Amino acid sequence: MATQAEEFGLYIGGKWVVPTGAKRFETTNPANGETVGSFVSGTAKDATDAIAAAHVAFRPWKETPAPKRGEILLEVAHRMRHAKSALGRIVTREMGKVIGEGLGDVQESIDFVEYMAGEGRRLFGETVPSELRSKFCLTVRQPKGVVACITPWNFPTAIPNWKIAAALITGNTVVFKPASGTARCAAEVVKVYEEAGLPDGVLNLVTGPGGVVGNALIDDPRVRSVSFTGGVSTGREVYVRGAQGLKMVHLELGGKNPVILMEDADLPLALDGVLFGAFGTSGQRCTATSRLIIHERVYDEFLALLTDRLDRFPVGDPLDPKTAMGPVASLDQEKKILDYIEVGQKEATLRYGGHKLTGGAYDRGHFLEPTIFETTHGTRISKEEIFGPVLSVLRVASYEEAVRVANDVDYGLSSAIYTRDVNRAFRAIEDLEAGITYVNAPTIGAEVQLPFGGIKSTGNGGREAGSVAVDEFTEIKTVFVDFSSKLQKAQIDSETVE
Ligand code: UN1
Repeated sequence: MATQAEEFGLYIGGKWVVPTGAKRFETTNPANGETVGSFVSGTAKDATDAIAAAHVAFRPWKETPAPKRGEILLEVAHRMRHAKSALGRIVTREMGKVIGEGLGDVQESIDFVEYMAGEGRRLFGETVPSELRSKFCLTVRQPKGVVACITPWNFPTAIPNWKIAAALITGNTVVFKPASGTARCAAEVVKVYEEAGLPDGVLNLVTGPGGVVGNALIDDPRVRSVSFTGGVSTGREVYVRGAQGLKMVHLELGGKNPVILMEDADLPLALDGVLFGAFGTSGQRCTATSRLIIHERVYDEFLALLTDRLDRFPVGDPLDPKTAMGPVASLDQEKKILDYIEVGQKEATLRYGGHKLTGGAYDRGHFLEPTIFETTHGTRISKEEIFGPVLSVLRVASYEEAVRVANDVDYGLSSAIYTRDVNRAFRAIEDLEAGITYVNAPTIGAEVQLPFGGIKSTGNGGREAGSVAVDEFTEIKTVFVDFSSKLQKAQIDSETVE
């Protein structure tokens, strides 16, 4: 298609700039190959310029009262709400998730920015009694400084906003480096912050390769904290690199999220949940249901229901509201997922799908069939993150076996159990090794007012979203105010010689 792509620059110090001699890259619609935008392939120098702008903007932004910072975030949320349908369409065009989910991505952004705006009137510290008289002890939160937000393509507005809004309300300034595949979404997000009146330099955007821009951000001593969401191998590199500068590195990585289906489950309810969890966003969520662990008593019945529904599960144009599943996000994704399907064909039994869709409009995009493998625990497809519409189904004989299988993977992000037995549900909440457990709901669909994150290889202990989101972006300062007008010594017995 010979359409002229809309061109975007970098956003540095409150200006959209195109550095001289800049190279460009384009993003394309994974449903039909149309160009969605053209972007600057940033260099290490561009990253450094952005850090310098963020560094200059830091002090005045830190000194702006947090409720005032919150007012700007409220304006961002308001503007996003206004632009929701346009932004949602851009998400769908650039990333390929169906329009309902494209709009949901933007709604998640609005929800979180609004939530963080309110945080500007909280940012709680603690007051704690002193062991001495006439002494007052408290903590306050202070921003870290310049922070780097490095984000993936699967939630191209929501995840950037999770990071940016939390970083900004706490008084940090940001250099934002989005996934290249969804650079248009990133630019549109930044435009909203610009139009809402964010001061120059407080938020900066540098598009370009992670190995260049990302590394320059992580290596610069002025960047005090790095927030990264993406794959586990890149996450590990980011962590190691950040460790050289003794930086706080926040990681949100992969998942291999199980749904446990017990023999007493409400099967029609579970059916809707599993379809949404496994094939929503074409399985490209860290929280996607990628393992279905079924009690043997309902195994055959449930699989029959599932495959029957998949016969009526329209895959196609993601802008068409009747479509259940759109394309996968890119050719790279398509290849990676098809490779896993090949692995699955060798080590497991293909029960449904397994092919690239071809013919007609399918030929212009990256469309795959929703795919189900019946497998045993220990196969690669039952343990490795595929990040696509591929569900591994495992048969178990008991709750104990289900939990053992569920927990025996490297990841620990989301998990779910379908059961009508309240005792078993609560037992599962205790037993499942994951940052998130759902009861009678699928593994996806976290809400922004609660913490989000996982254990084991899913991360390094932090959580995003919820009120704890501010922990990632603040330093705690402990304050002792002694109003006794004499030297008081903590820990020293008063009888000892002064
Ligand atoms: C992700 O896939 O990285 O819980 C985030 C969910 C969404 C967020 C997913 N609210 O599925």
